[in-house]
Amino acid sequence: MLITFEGSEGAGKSTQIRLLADTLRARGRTVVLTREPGGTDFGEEVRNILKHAPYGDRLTDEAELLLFIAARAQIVREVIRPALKRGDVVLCDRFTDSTVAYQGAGRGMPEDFIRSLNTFATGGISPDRTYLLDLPAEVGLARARRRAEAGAPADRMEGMQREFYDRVADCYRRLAAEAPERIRTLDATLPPEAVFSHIIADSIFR
Ligand code: T5A
Repeated sequence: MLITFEGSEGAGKSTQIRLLADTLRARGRTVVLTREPGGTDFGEEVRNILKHAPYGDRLTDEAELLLFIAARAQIVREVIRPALKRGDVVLCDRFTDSTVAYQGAGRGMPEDFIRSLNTFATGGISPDRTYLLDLPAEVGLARARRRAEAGAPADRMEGMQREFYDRVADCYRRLAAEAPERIRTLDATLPPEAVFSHIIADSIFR
């Protein structure tokens, strides 16, 4: 089972993934916890370039898109596909929908082309379930800001205008409306335990 978590900055994906991994492990399931971009040695280097490279302000939208896709091609073959073959549960912090939302709606790159690249990178693997943690952009950005004030390094992907994050959030809502059987939308303004109670009540965990 491949389960992905999506949403804007600071929506609480990592928090929910940790809660779900702990609960499934306590039930005896083998859980692989991973993230995009990242999850492999190559992917983590790509992540660092995308978020923290000193030349990040010169990175073109096209190069950025292809870096996300390259990291995905690697994690699918090195981590996700082998884990699914073993019968493990894979929890992935962001996946293909992020590219449609951020590079498609956010950067304005053609969605059909991004979907083709996603299919190429994943080899056709798609999530069995996706939780969309839905949050007004300003709430997520305020959470991210608090983290920066607490000393987290500057993040190129968190430096966009507010309209960018509004387009991302709107795109996620549209994707959820288009694929209601896969994508479950959760109110991420609720406390973490309340959000998690909706996830764990999902019939796929019975
Ligand atoms: N990206 C990624 C693309 O543009 N295209 C792509 O194809 C892909 C794969 C990744 C960046 O890359 C972009 C999107 C991103 O900009 P990242 O660091 O992984 O960078 O960014 P995020 O995924 O946004 O990770 P964050 O850590 O910012 O957010 P999370 O994981 O959603 O949130 P979390 O759990 O770390 O929580 C953030 C803060 O909020 C608190 C937590 O304690 C924490 O302080 N919190 C809550 N507070 C109140 N109520 C709740 N329910 C809370 N849940 C958590």
